[in-house]
Amino acid sequence: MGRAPASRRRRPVSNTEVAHALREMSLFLEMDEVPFKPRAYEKAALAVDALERPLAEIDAEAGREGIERLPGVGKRLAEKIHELLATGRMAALERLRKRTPVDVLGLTAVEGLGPKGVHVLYEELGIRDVRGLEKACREERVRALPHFGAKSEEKLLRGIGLLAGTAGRQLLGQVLPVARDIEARLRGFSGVKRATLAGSVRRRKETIGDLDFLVATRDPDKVGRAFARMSDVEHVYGHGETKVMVRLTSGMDADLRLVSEASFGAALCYFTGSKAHNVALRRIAQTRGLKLNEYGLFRGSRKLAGRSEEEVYQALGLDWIPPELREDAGEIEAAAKGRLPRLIDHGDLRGDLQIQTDWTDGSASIDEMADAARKLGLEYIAITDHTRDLAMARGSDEKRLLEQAEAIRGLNRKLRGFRVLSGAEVNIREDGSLDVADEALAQLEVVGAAVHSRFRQSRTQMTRRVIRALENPHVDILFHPTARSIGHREPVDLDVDAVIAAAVRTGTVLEIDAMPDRLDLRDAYVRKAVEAGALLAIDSDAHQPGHLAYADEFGVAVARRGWARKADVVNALPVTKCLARLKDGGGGRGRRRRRRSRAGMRGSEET
Ligand code: DGT
Ligand code: CA
Ligand code: CA
Ligand code: ZN
Repeated sequence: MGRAPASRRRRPVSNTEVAHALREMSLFLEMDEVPFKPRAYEKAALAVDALERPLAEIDAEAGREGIERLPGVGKRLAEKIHELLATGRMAALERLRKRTPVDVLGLTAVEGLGPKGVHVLYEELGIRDVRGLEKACREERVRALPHFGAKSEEKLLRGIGLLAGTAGRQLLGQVLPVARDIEARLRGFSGVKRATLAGSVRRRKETIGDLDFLVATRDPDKVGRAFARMSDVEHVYGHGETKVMVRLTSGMDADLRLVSEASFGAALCYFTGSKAHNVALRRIAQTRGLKLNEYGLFRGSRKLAGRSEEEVYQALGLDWIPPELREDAGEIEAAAKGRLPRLIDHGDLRGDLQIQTDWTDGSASIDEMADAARKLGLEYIAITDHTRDLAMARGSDEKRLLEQAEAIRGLNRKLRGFRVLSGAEVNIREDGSLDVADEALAQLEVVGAAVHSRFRQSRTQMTRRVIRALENPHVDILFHPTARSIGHREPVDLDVDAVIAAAVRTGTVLEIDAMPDRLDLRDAYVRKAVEAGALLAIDSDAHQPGHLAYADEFGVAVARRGWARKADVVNALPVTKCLARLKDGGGGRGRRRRRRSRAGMRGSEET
């Protein structure tokens, strides 16, 4: 924030960038089997890595001679480094990149792949980057090459898998703030008419491979240069007339596309994807004798649409489709029939039903959380601290839970226009029983139940365990139903369809936990739950005030990706109605079944 002016100045080349350039040189030279030189570049890269002072400073102070004093850096190399520091480019490297346009650093980071292998893969199969390599391995095209076999495909895929776990995709929650910041800066660049996020971030996928930005401008050259010079750009992979590809200091890659205003809508549609959605759109265009690409929708050479997305969809006979739905999962058929759901929207939530405080492992008091929630525009929150079995989180026993409920009643007497609900996040034990007695649960307003231990039970056991908890009439919500932690813990092995059916039968609410590494239920399961007529809650699972915004930011995004409407979400209701729905009977106590017409959604499922 507020960094825009700095981003327009040319930023000094960092030591990391110099080291990367030297390594890249070394790899390209090794690829060409040049003797000795690769080792010299590699050594120089190590020397640069070890430096504490910025090279740019040394260069400004003592020029080439200063650089030459570094261990292992001779005259020729000092020249090259100086050139990079002074101009932001290294001509020799650019020549090599041009001749073999591959991501040699990325590819050689894959276990078991060296520069010579990279060269063969490029020459024979046109593979330029890790994604291309993965695809070729999966399509079994690599095994036909000399010195590669079925075994090496397997090994490379394993190597790529390891990479993906660390340097690969990042959580939407980490990426979105960075992406929004860059989007805002792009809008401030001179010559920019429109600028927006595209790709998987715009679709709000739970993890992001790289960032995509789109700009409408009449001066792509100038805007592209300004983008490449932003302070958080670490490396420029390529800079063409309509496209700039960079790596950010956060480790994420970003692509910028530059188009005219007349093509902005078509380009936005194209670069938002998903690829599958694009392919399906193009097929529709073809059946109408039209051609769709990133420049517009054409009949012959006549352009029918392109300025806005709405115009493009309309010309194809479709309603505009929210980006979160663009996965070719029935949205196009629904749009053709005018039956897209009206999705829940940001700003629709009125309460938050899972919040931890300093009574257990949260960092703020009940008052502080209530205050922060009210500032976000919420009308109520439930305090759901952990219970007994979670010793690490100092889980409450019955006595403490009731003490806390009493404190909450006291607080509510002071609050105007805001309500704090008493509650708990109880543990579902191995056998499906709970770690808090029913008599205590009966006195709480919101009871969430969750699996926090014994994650590796068999599917049969786990499913039975969870369903038994849902059948407890005091349990209102199943918190983070599959207990996954993206990148850390696999979801538990659960028959989610059976759990959804049990939730509908018992009138238990299913949660979308909005913590960026949980997002649980995930999008595909949300869709199943909605189709089955289950009711959802979208909660932050906040452990501090700063987490409260996650519910609206990421939880609502997941709900939208799961085709959920406002009516499917219990905490989009005002507090009294929300409570009435939560306590609407209980398992076996004649709870009214929710049966709503789903004609629109069923229609979309036919194909
Ligand atoms: P990511 O980056 O892996 O999280 O996912 P996306 O969807 O952002 O994918 P990305 O960055 O490769 O491409 C951005 C969009 O550009 C993608 O959603 C659709 C479009 N696109 C890219 N390559 C192709 C292509 O070869 N064919 C088609 N039809 N569309 C493409
Ligand atoms: Ca992307
Ligand atoms: Ca991209
Ligand atoms: Zn939990």
